[in-house]
Amino acid sequence: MTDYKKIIVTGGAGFIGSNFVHYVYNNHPEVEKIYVLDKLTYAGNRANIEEILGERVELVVGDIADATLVDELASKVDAIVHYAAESHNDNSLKSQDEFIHTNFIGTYTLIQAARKYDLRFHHVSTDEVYGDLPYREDLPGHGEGEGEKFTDKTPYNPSSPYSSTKAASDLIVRAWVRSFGLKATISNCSNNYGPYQHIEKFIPRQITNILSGIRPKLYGDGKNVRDWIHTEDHSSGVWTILTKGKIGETYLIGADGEKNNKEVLELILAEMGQTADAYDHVTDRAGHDLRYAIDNTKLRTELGWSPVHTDFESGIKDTIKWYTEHENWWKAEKAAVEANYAKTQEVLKK
Ligand code: NAD
Ligand code: TDX
Repeated sequence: MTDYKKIIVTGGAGFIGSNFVHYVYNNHPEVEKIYVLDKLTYAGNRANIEEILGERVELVVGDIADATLVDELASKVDAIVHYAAESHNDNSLKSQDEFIHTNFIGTYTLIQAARKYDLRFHHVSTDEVYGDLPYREDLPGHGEGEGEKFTDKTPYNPSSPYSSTKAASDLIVRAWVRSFGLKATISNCSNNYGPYQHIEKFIPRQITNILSGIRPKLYGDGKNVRDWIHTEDHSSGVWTILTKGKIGETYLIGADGEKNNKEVLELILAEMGQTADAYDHVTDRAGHDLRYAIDNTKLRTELGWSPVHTDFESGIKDTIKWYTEHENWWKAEKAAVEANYAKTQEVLKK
């Protein structure tokens, strides 16, 4: 049960936001109205929520930095769950304007409205605000599951324009709690995977490459470690924090899913009937973070959350199946996404 009968979900037509909208729609009938506020950028897709649009779920196409629109919507609800962002590190290395606009100014616009109407505000952020952790060359898999992990006390140390604008947005949310009593919580989650993820991102890019007869592309040596979580577990984590979290607190969401990129790619190749070497090594991302790892103790012990989709291999199998069966969802964009990556590689090689 929840006190929040009417909510805004920003970015609710993107990958993770749309999963959350479905999650609330399916599991929490007490939420009477969900306004999805989404600009439908290249990453937003009406199709992600099409089947549930209607009386209970309304798509409002607009910008979170549009103060008039945000004010009008905020006056009708009890809570805002804020997912909207420019979310791709590689894009942020090419052009920064949209990252400052959406991630920083957009968040500022939302918290001003939440403050005005005394709304509950949940800010969805990333573990990348903490920068990266070293990996251990001496351990198989380079130390996944070993050593230091991020907690809510880890100092901020973001590496990219993407992660630094997310960090900036976290900091203003924290300051608004302290200075103005904003009823906010923050979550910092690790790398998500699952259906509806844009094909610019690592896992869907490689799956759709193979389905398109293109060789997968691994950055650098592939030793970089990411801590994978299924997007449905992220949604249940955000719901738990929204409804049980303590105002002013930050909770880290992760499912103990550390894997290096090479391992993940080899798993995809094996599941799709390819040989283990059927991919290209390409020039590394500038400033590429080495390892992310989440200590999820606080969320587990204080709020009683636990992930359900902890079998990565089976999650990857389902994800491959979804992209195989939903070619019409991604096919039209594939050539343009790959052409864009080819251009990036040319620049990196110079
Ligand atoms: P995404 O890029 O798939 O979706 C972003 C959505 O935001 C899109 O629907 C887009 O149209 C919308 N949007 C962008 N700018 C907007 C604006 N100015 N106004 C309104 N809507 C706008 O992103 P995602 O991967 O689903 O990530 C969602 C959130 O989760 C982000 O805040 C991201 O930082 C965070 N996060 C993502 C991951 C991950 O692994 N993808 C991990 C941790 C946290
Ligand atoms: O083609 C590729 N080859 C490759 O080796 C791509 C696209 C990526 N990579 C590597 C880079 C990363 O080490 O795979 C890893 C994952 O890359 P992305 O999918 O781009 O994710 P990442 O940069 O780790 O950031 C993601 O997780 C944290 C999301 O995009 C962010 O929004 C989130 O905050």
